[in-house]
Amino acid sequence: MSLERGDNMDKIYRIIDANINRVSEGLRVLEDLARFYYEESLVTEEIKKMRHRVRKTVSSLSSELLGQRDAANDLGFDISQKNNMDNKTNIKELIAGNFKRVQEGLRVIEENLKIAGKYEFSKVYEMCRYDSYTIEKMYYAKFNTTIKKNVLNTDLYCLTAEEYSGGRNNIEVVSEMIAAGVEVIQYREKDKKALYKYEECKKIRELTKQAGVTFIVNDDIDIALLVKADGIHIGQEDLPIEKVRELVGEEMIIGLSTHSPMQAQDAIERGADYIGVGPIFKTFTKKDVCDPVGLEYLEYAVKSVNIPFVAIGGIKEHNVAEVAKRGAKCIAMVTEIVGAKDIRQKIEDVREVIKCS
Ligand code: TZP
Ligand code: MG
Repeated sequence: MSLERGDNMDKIYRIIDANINRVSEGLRVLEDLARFYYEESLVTEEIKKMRHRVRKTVSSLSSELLGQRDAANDLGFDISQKNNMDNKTNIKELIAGNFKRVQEGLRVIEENLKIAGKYEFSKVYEMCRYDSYTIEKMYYAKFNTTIKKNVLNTDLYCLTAEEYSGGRNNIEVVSEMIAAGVEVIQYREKDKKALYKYEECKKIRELTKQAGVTFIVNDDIDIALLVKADGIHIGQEDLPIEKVRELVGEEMIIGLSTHSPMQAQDAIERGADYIGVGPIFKTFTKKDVCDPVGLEYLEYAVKSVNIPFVAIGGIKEHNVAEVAKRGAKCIAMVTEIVGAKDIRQKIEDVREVIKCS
């Protein structure tokens, strides 16, 4: 240990002690999310091991560390009480915030242990910090697959179509959908110029983000990326799904429209996160649409498609029961919803039918 005049070892121990607590607490938050929320044993175990290592490494210094603890006079407490910088609104923020807390805390411990003449200990915390980067990656991979697996865990999937929206613009319509509790919304506008689509998607992204609604953009990969949509939806004649994946990365959801069992299997093999199954009935909403595939393909999907899928095409309040009864869990409607006089009421009614089917 080489203290300079004026260096105060007690204060250094106080910093180390505070950061051991900070790191352990951050790890505990992450461990419990992995354990109870994601039920992911490998990640839980790795985090638990690290949490123990963080405490045990300096157990021989416990009296020095505890001796310097003075939480009642910690300036940080007042500062934290007075602002809401540490507020979180969703699980992703909670995870990101706690990994930052852990990594920053580990670095503080590492540096201060050097000053305290505990170089060997300092190296352990450096190793922990590197391990935490790896665990963070594992965590996000798990987080991402869970999101994707659950993307269509909802009864109703709504899409925009301004030309059928009875004079209302897409923002008004989407606001109604959100107010009614819809959990997945796709922006689909075939004839608008890119600039207008981009502006609308930017606004819809804001609204959906605030409400925790999944937002998917049809066709336009560039717009989906620019507004940070949750997903992109493509068709059979759009760019190959592998190439779309290259552009959008692993995190973004890719949905693919399919019209036959062969296309469904192909989509699964090639990495689609979900598929559209349809058109179930005749529809006039989609211009270049193929003939209805009927309920037969839906039945196939219910039995044999092992990724999320959504039934779509010509589905209305009067025939939705038939679709739900065949086993479709998630059902998409365009004109039935956007064209309704009272969108909220329509959504409520349709959901009631699905629920009772
Ligand atoms: N994909 C298959 S059918 C369809 C899409 C986008 C349009 C469905 O519209 P609607 O008004 O629900 O029949
Ligand atoms: Mg397309």
